[in-house]
Amino acid sequence: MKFDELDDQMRVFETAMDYCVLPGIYMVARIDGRNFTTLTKEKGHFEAPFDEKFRDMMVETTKHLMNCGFKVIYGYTESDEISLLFDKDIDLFRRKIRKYNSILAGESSAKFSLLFQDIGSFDCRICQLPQKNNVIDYFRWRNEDAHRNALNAHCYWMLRKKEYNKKEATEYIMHKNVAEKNELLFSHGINFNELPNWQKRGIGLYWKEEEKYGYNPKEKIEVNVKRNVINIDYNLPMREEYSNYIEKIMGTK
Ligand SMILES: Nc1nc2c(ncn2[C@@H]2O[C@H](COP(=O)(O)OP(=O)(O)OP(=O)(O)O)[C@@H](O)[C@H]2O)c(=O)[nH]1
Ligand SMILES: [Mg+2]
Repeated sequence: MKFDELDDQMRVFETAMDYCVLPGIYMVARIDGRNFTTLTKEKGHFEAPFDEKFRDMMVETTKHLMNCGFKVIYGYTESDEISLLFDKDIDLFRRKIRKYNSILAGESSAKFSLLFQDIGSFDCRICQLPQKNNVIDYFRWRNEDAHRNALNAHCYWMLRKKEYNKKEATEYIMHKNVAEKNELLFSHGINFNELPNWQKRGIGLYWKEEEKYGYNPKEKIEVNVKRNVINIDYNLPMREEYSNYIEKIMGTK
């Protein structure tokens, strides 16, 4: 068989099940660290429940993903996960899901591993959201998830420091409601409301136009250059205010 014939024949097996996201549907990628419970415990010597070094590596990885050829309009990171909202009209790779999943998992694993100086790998999934409201709800969901995780994680590690073993600490938290968890922390000197917002709400990244003054040596004049830079927000709002925040970033799209 000639090569071209074989090529045509075999390509069918590779691409027949390729799925492309329909035009007009919003795409959000969620990238999540693989086995990071073990990685953060055994390799990085990170502080628990929150470590600024780890946070900074996640922020740098998010920045990298916003700069690696996909038109990302909002990036969000909490714990070991990153969410990316793409421009509604993105047409890269003809919206083939396998391309987004494999490239974004690869890029995030590569960048994180360089920063970490050891292997850290990520998976990726694409959420397909038909309406603007679904996108807003998606980010509200992750924002609430960050809040719940932060409360549980602070309670858990506070109990572990008080000689509870893993099982005892997990069971103790399981049977407490939000008010009781706040109370538990408060009675041990931690005011949950006063903890840094990045721990409770995650971190948002979006593009902002910046004006920079430079000097054009050829024409010997000062010039005003506009460029897009990534703005990092460590102080995200919550609930309705966060919905408005996302809506504003999405603009008229
Ligand atoms: N010490 C420490 N651990 C962190 C920090 N941020 C995230 N983690 C860890 O990252 C884990 C993320 O949770 P998951 O994604 O549910 O767990 P996982 O082990 O990565 O499991 P898979 O995602 O299913 O592979 C948490 O359990 C934490 O242990 C941090 O700032 N400090
Ligand atoms: Mg994970």
